[in-house]
Amino acid sequence: MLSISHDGWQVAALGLGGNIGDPPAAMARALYQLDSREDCHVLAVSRLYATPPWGKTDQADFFNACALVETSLEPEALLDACLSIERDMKRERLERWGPRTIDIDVLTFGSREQKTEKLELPHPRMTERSFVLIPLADIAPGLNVKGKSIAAWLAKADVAGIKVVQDSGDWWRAP
Ligand code: PH2
Ligand code: MG
Ligand code: MG
Repeated sequence: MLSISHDGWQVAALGLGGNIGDPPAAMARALYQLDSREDCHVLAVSRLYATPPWGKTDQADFFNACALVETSLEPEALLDACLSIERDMKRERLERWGPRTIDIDVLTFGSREQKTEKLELPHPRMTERSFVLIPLADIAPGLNVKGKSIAAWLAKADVAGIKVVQDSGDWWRAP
């Protein structure tokens, strides 16, 4: 089972998104860069979705996906790895919830619960966001977050306007 950890390795769920430039290409590159590290293996990637903007609605639709990665890093170091990939892709943080070339969020890390200035786990808004729940349900429907499975959270979510763009989880792999 994907959720079993071994020798200090843990399974983390990541959320990827973007709505400027070529987000699917940026997300694919990000997954490759993570997978090429000794301390991170990409275990599973969801289908790719187009999603209406959440939070700040006067911006372009997003592409979103989720991934499960197995890692020997601590959560903060995994976040740093994700932020450094974002920086390499010249992401500019213009405004909260605003347009972005790529965003990589650490959603869960094993069953870790923490609330530090740097990183809150599980991600505090993941259970309200169908652009997270739908892709995550592709690869981890039984994952327990705040007492409920992803599938159970999704059953209560508003999924209007979300469309499958790539109907397989290998869209990120080179052809
Ligand atoms: N990310 C946000 C704010 N709003 N909306 C969608 N559909 N997808 C996102 O990834 C997204 C968002 C902040 O990270
Ligand atoms: Mg985000
Ligand atoms: Mg982020």
